[in-house]
Amino acid sequence: MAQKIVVDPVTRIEGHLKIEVEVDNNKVVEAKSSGTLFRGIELILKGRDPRDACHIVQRICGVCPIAHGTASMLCLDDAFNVKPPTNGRIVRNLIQGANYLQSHILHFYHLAALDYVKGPETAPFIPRYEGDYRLPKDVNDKAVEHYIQALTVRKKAHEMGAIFGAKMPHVTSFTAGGVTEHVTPEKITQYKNYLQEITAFIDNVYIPDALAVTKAYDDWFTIGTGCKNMLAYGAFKLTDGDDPDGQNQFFKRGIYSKGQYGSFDKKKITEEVKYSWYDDKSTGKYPGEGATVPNPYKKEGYSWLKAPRYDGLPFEVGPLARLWVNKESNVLGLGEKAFSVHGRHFARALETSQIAHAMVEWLNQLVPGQPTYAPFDIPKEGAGVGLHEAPRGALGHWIVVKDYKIDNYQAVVPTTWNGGPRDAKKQLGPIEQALVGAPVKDPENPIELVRIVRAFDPCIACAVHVLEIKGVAKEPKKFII
Ligand code: NFE
Ligand code: MG
Repeated sequence: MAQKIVVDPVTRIEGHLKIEVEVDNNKVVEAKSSGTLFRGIELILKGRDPRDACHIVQRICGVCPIAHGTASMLCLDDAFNVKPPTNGRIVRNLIQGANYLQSHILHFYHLAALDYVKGPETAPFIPRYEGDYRLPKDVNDKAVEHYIQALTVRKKAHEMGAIFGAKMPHVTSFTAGGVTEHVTPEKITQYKNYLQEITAFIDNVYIPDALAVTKAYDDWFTIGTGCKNMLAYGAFKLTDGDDPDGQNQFFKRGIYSKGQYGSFDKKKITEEVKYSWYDDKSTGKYPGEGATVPNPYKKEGYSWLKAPRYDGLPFEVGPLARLWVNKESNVLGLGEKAFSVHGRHFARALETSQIAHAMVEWLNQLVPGQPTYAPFDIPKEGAGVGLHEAPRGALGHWIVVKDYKIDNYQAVVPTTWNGGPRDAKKQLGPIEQALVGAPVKDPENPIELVRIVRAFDPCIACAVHVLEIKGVAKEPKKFII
């Protein structure tokens, strides 16, 4: 008989996620991914000065505020019809780059590694699920040392970002039309020094550790396959001016679906809410025309996440999707094995190094003393879209301006794509699909479930946590690390 396992909350992720599965004969046969945190920030934005959007949205999250700020700036650039000068474009890339390095190192060492590395019998290494920890002792001991070292590296990545962001993690230099922080030779040198040190850690510590883990646990290249549909909006603009197809970016825009690469059309993005705690009237809409109308009493609802779809299908987003869409996963020699728990870890590690090396080139393109932002007027009426890549994947912001105020603001975030629930056609979200079919050797220690979920690096970001007894899980809680 099938046995139900509820992991609530899944810890060592960002935000509040519940995973509920049914296991039959040590195999997951049914899976539900449920975001138990309500993100009300879209509603907070209504009626405000549009210029404030790129600052307010950074409060969505403490891990990816730069991505929200950047998506919002792109959205405002579009609505105000303004283009940043070269320095502004590059400084935005450098602030976002610093956040990527910090975020990926955080994910590998402080969130995911403890699924594979056995630390000393003390916090933060216990409590933990028991399981098949199998790293050779010397590799394991080194990884524990690196866990501590990575804390300092992350601090330095924040300091590096603050050189142009003015502060981190929620920067104040963001504006429509560019950034307000000026470029000086001193700032470039300072940034370069930080970058050299962080890049050395990535290449000499993070990459070898990621390789050692994936080698020792190589069966995880076949577990957690997911939906195999990959979507990336692209990020890190390499040219000034218009780029409607998103091809002049370090990570290009594109999709891969049903085994084929395809071109991208933003109008094919919709958000479904059939199984989400939102009013059904807003279901299936393009986000530019979408709405966020909470309804915690909805009977079929099981998540605060909506279910984004592209052309009616669920899509995975994140480092693996970025590399796959940019046709780089085959370079790893993984082929189809890339669609796996370790394919995701591997892709994340690889792109961290790629970005760090590209950042030096961008830094060298800055011209001290040149402008960093362009002037703009707020239109009485207007609309804008900002398509970007947060560390965790495709991030879109949509704004509608009326009477110089924000009339509607919608954000569709990476974890909504990856961690969202079923849609009206009962198509499971990517994390749910990755869970179905997975082995669970010991239901008391379902380490396989959290390994799968954490490989996606989910974030059920910060907003009001609705503790409403009628709307949120009544199951007994099972606290785990
Ligand atoms: Ni709160 Fe985020 C990233 C965004 S994930 S961490 O990266 O956008 O949904
Ligand atoms: Mg939203």
